[in-house]
Amino acid sequence: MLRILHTGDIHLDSPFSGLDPRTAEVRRNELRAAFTSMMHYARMEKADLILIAGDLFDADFVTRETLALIKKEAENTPCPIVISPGNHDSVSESSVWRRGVFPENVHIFTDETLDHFEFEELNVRVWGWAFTSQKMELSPLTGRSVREADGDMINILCAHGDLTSSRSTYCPLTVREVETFGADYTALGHVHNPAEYTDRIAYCGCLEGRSFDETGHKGALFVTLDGEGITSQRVRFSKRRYENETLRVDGAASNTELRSRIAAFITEKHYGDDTILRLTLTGETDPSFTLNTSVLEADAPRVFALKVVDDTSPMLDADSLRLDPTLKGEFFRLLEPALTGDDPEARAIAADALRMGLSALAGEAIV
Ligand SMILES: [Mn+2]
Repeated sequence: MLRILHTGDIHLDSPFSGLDPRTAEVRRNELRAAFTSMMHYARMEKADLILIAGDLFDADFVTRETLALIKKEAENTPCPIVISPGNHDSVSESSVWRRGVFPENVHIFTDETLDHFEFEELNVRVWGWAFTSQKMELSPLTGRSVREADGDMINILCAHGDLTSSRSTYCPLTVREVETFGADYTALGHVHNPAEYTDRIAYCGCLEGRSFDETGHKGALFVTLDGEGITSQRVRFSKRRYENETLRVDGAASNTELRSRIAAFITEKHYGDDTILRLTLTGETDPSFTLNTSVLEADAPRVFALKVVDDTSPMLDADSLRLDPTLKGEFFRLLEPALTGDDPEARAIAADALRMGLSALAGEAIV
């Protein structure tokens, strides 16, 4: 029986640029903590092999703190750790992979061509390659097979590559060529939302989501291979999750009112401190007030962080404005295509312009 922890796309030292600087720093620490939890889990579950299928680091530059953490975790782990560098942490002369800083149980692919490491004590051969720049146009798997190698070993492929498009510049792969290659298990990295292509070909997904395109909790795969077949289990290690929601706020007349509507929504949906929520507000609001997203985002109730997207429009009597023969009607008719167009940004600008214009024409102060 062979027990494998399959991880990748960890992106340590990621800037988390979508968050404010203080929260981003918290997230960088949480990402390191998720990595530590995962390594602890691998030891507790007595993994025979740890596979890191690329993008362990977010960029060439790795902080001293992160490097020390990786070294410590690897030293404390009795099993081999195989790393296939990806497009974010590709191998170059100056990269961390060339510095000889990792303990002996860490095995790193350093070339764009197919290579392998053999672990006789496990009767396992791990195949893979490395990105040596941010792009890789050709698949190193083309025309290759595990049968090239002698011996009756378990064959594992661990690599960073893209099964989603044949025109990808991130090492395009096809399920057919992966199957033809013939590994007993293929541990892939690159696609951040976890995906199983077959029971023997899978993306582990990222360890922690880093954007609103990577929703839900994330983690790694724990795979067991034995004479009877293969079983895979997804294990959550993420501390936070990204989620997207839409809330209609028709008739809202103040930011205070909006705050309580948002709070009620978050409560109803049971979002808690593990959630980074992007909430898109829609509907028609009272034209007399200006929706202030930063006021709504500050000290958001219950959730870890809140991002508010304003997609509302002012509630207006469009029919009578459209027929209004005065300057007011003319102004409205000028803005109407943008107010009702497909571009949310243009709609928001037009809505602001209309609100300010109508206030000015009514002789009111513009706020
Ligand atoms: Mn990645």
